Amino acid sequence: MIQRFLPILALSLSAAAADEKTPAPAADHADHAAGDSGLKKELVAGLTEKDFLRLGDKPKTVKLTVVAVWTAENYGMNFNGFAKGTALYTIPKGWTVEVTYVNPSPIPHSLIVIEKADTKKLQVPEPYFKGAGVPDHIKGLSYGTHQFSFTADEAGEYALACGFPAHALNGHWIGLDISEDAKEPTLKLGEKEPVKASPAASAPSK
Ligand SMILES: [Cu+2]
Repeated sequence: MIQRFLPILALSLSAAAADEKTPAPAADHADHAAGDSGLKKELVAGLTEKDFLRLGDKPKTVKLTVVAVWTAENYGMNFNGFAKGTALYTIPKGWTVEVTYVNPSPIPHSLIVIEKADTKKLQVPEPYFKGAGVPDHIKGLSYGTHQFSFTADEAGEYALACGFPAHALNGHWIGLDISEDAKEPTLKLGEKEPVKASPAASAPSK
């Protein structure tokens, strides 16, 4: 992917160099960046609250879509519009959790699962569960999407937190409870009642 991208980048850089004296291409770029906040809206096009929590294709599998900068809440340091643990996923212990992380903004953010208590640390630790985070979570990712999955094999209070230095400390995290008692996954957004997972987004039947 990166190798395929590099020639294009090199090409556009040389094009930019050639156009150095003409301001027009810069205006063009601004249009592509979409909107005053610089969000790439196409990365979240079609996503709704129902996508935040869906049943997976296999039994005891659940799909989470967790979007950084979903709203302007907490200066953009939110996931799905919530910060400081005000949204809460509850997942039954033993389920497989497939996470799609999306960041439509130019500001780097990341997503990892950590113990809830660790959201108070300046620099968050490594993911608590094996595979439970994006790569380079300290550096963060801007303008992009990344998928990871893990097995929720230990009950407890966790957080889906941004690993970029000081972000979790400033509220860039939401709650993740892994529960012995829960029979099915739920998501509570703010003061709303917890909702059950939406059905799997089904492919059109053949
Ligand atoms: Cu962040």
